[in-house]
Amino acid sequence: MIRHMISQIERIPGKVAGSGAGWLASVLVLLAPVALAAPDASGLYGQYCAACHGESRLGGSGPALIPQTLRRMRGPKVAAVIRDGRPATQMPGYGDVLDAGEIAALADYVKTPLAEIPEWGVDEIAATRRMNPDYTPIAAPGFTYDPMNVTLVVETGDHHVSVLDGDTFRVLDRFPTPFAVHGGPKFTPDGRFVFIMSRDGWVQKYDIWTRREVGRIRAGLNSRNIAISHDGRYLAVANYLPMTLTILVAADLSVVRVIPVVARDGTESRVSAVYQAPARKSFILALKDAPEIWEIATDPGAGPFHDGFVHSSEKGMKEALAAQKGLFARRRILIDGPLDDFFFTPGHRFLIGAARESEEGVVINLNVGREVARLPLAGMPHLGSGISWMRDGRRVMATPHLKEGKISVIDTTTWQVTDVIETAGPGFFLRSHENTPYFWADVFFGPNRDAIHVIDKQSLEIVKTLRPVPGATFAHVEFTRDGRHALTSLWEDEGAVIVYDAQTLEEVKRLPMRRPSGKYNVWNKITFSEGTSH
Ligand code: DHE
Repeated sequence: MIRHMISQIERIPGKVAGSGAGWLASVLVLLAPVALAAPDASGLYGQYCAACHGESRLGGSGPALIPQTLRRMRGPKVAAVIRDGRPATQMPGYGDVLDAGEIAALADYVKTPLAEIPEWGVDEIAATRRMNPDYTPIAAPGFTYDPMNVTLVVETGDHHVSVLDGDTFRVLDRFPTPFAVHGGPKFTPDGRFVFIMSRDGWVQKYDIWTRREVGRIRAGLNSRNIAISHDGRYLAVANYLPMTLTILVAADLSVVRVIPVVARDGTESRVSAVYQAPARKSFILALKDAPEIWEIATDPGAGPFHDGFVHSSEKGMKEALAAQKGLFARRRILIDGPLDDFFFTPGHRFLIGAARESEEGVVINLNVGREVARLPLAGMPHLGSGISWMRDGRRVMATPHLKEGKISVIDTTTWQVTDVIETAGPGFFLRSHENTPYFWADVFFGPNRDAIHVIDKQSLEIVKTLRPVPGATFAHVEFTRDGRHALTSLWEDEGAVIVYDAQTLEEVKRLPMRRPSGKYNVWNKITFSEGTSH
């Protein structure tokens, strides 16, 4: 800013630098109060940050900007992110707009504790619960479409979800969602109800059969994702703020309990993500600020401690047996470092995880509760988008990378990275289906973000690169129930869902949508189709 003022003064006619002591003195007088005045950090925050991170700094489409959520960004890292942006997120860099002093002031400002963080326990959450008075849980109407082939499209452009008939691609309904939906909606095992979560912690329940909202509740102030239990009875909401896991009853969205996320050494932690492990009858979550994985039983007689699980040592076994059995009983698995992103093999025996900044992935055997392998996975693997399939009689998994144009293919028997597929740029999402020989991989970042590669699951060759609208972001794929069609997102404000024939790879339909992001087919999700991530 001072640099800018000097250049303005230099342009004043008749004023030439070095034209005398009087001139210099008057410049110093002019500059002195400005140089001493600290930048107005709160004003800058309101101007540049509040739209995404919330006026109160408690998060919106972006995360909460308070010391609790910035804990792992020590030293000058926060200032660097404000200046350069954050790769693989929606955070742009402000280095061209703000000077170093302003950036430093903003960094200090967001690291300052809020005067008050609202209490967000059972009572506060329960008070936000709003059930739709117009909703009546009538029996299934006579369908004119296959309710198992319905696909939901999240339209982040105007915060809606479109409900598509997967056979005709007719829009059956379009309903408003809470602001900034993130992550995959979760379906009840019968495919009738779906739960949708927004970054600011709202969980919305929608009845797909009657096409009505059932209700909503704010389960967290800043949340990561949700998981539904194997029997469809409970929802787990992973929160950044407060540092808790909220458990809701899926039927009526009432709060069962709020579990504080505190590591064994007393460190409070955010939750990186939570997923259901149906074969284990449990939820599995990773702590973002502490080296622990938690497994939480979703069935009183099962979960971490039922007979099928073997512990690596007698001590481990005794500890497990001594732990309280029952619904929501918790097991801690201690690991070497916190995980940001993770994926499972089918059956949830192995967890493959990585930290954002790490060069390595780790493989944890969840049965024995310890690390069994390390994988070279530099370039920020996006394991949450991993998929797995059978290749040459062995199960492999693949993960895109958020910082490098490559996809790593891992043999899940030997735990070796067997192949690295070079792509046109870093990608976000992978998707396939058991009835197709291909998997589809987007290029989300860089000059080729308008491309999706179609890759042969056996040869690992790119068979075609689709680029329907040059320059427009093109990403995320979902299949119809039978795998015959692939739905892709033209991820723009005035975008579209483009439907391809999954065999000929020809476009068959284009449906206008407002910035469509993820798409979710009921059948593929409730059957854990081989080509989906979670
Ligand atoms: Fe996501 C899923 C984390 C940024 C769109 N993203 C997920 C999941 C996690 C995650 C843990 C799995 C949740 C689930 O389905 O239950 N996402 C993160 C991040 O840590 C990251 C990199 C930084 C952040 O801002 O949180 C991030 N994600 C983004 C985006 O910038 C995207 C592209 C746009 C947006 O809407 O925010 C984005 N994420 C998505 C989508 C899914 C998702 C569409 C669901 C994919 C699916 O097919 O299941």
